[in-house]
Amino acid sequence: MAKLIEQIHSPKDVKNLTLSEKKELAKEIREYILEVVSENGGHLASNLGVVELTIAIHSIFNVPEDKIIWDVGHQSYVHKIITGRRKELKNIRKLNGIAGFPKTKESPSDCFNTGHSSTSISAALGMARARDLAGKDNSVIAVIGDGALTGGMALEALNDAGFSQCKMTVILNDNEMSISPNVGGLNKFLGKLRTKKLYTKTNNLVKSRMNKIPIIGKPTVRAVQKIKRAIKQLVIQRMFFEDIGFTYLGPVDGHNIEELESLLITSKEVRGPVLIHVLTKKGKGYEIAEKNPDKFHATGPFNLETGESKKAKKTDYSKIFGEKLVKLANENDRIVAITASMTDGTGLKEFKQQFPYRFFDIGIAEQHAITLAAGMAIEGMIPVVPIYSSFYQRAYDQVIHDVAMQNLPVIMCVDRAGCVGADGETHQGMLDMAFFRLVPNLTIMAPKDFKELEDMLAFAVNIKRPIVIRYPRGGEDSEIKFEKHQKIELGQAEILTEGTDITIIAIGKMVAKAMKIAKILEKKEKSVEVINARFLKPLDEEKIKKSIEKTKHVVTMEDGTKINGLGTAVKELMIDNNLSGINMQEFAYPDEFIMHGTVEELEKIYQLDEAFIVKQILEKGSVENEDNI
Ligand SMILES: Cc1ncc(C[n+]2csc(CCOP(=O)(O)OP(=O)(O)O)c2C)c(N)n1
Repeated sequence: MAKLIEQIHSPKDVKNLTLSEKKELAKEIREYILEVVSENGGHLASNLGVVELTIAIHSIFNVPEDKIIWDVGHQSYVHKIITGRRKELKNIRKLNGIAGFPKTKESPSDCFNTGHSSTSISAALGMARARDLAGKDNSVIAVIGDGALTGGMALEALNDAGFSQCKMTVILNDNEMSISPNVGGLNKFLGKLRTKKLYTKTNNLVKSRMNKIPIIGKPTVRAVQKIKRAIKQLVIQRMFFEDIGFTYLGPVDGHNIEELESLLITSKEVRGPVLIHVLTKKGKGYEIAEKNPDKFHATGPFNLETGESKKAKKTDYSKIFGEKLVKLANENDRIVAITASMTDGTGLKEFKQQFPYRFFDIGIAEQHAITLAAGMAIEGMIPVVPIYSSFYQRAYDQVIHDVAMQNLPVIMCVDRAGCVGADGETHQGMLDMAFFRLVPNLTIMAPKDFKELEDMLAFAVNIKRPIVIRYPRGGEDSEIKFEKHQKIELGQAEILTEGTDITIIAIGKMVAKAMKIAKILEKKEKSVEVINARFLKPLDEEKIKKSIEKTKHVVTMEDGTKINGLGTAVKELMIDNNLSGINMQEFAYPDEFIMHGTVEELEKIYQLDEAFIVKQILEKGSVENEDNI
């Protein structure tokens, strides 16, 4: 018999199903997501948790007229399947395949791009206000997790939306988990609501809000009956959401399609903003993920039977960072660690276990993380704050205003810096060097390998000033083993090979690539000086200037945007020092948002692979070029 899922080409096909068919569809969707993600990797547990919820949403609302905004967007696989992208899901997160997050350019059903947490309520309120100004009457729905609700933006938006009395729906998908178990006072508050039974009494507040709505058109008798049934099930009490202006509906079992549909219908009839509290289980339907939802939040390819990873996990920079931090913290009890809901991802698991009182998981709140660190630093602690590069964007003002301006010794570790691969444009860590370089008082470093990360961390702990250390996703280069590691000294680069024809200045993971390129060039009779910049700021002007004056051919290599990074710093140095007649070549990512694909594929596309760079250097070195500086 043909599978139901194969007959779903648009939400209309879901609307036409009976309840038992929808239940069967939920089962098939789960099987399909498991098949795809176990093969490709991707976000698993969150998607398994929203299967019934997504079916119910598409049964009641009509995209693209109605707007559904998926917070973070990592849970949008079911939505993608229902909105005509079932086959494309096979290539999700792959080069030229569909993205792992909602994309407006991918489908009219994706009304807003997401990837970073806690944006959905603001975007939904914006759309609702625009709708009202345009005199339209479509629905706007934000679907947000209890983890994402801990982000400041979500709370700012709730504050505005509640007061505005603008008609919109917030669906709170509460699975008690962020990536790890959720934290904070709000989580505690939700915990109290979770245990409440649905009220059987009709709530007067909701009734009055509904009574005042002019009935547009003639709802069917069945719909009215459903609404009445739903009203009787509402839980309303004096509490946060109600007090700030939302009508609270729930809590409802997020795996019961019938109850979900009933509440969604009710929400359409309520005036003003509605919050529907939906209880789901992360990893639902796949026991291994239900038991380990954090491990299966995002996963590489794995064996479906056992849940074991198909590829052995190699040591990565996050792990090295975490291990070294534990060592340093054993020697210095002023070291504290702060994470914005990324304990495992940033390598802090061991630190948390060993130093529970010096470890702070503060929710998905990067801005708060940095100002909290500033507060601790001013009182004598040494806060270390690992955050992924793209999420540091959130905390930029806090870095400037609270840390750098007061010159406080906060160690800002920028994990997943540079190209991250399959997560795509929202997660690429391309901009951190550019935006941090602008900030006075910051010292910015990037290690060439694991050992240098350890040395930089030890250096940072002692230097008593704001420090940024950026390092990439994954491990060190397996083809290059650096034997020597000079002591880290402020603003000092490291000359790795001496040469007379070409100076290659690289930073971070690009140093290993520079060494490989130098080896190839040496075989072609070129004498190459490789400089490991180590510090983007302060730049080692003396060593760099001396080398450029000698070789008259300088090449820069960095894992980030070409705007305002290492290449820019070297160009500025040349202009400031009136160096002329120099061949200059910059290898960096272009000034655009970088798509998804593997790191290797993207490096090739953006001309950062060794073969291309060697070719370019040889071509430039062989002729007197017009664009010499
Ligand atoms: C600004 C920002 N910080 C961190 C992350 C990393 N991140 C992705 S999903 C997630 C947890 C989200 O939890 P929740 O909203 O409850 O959704 P669930 O996965 O539980 O369904 C985190 C921390 C992010 N996407 N954006």
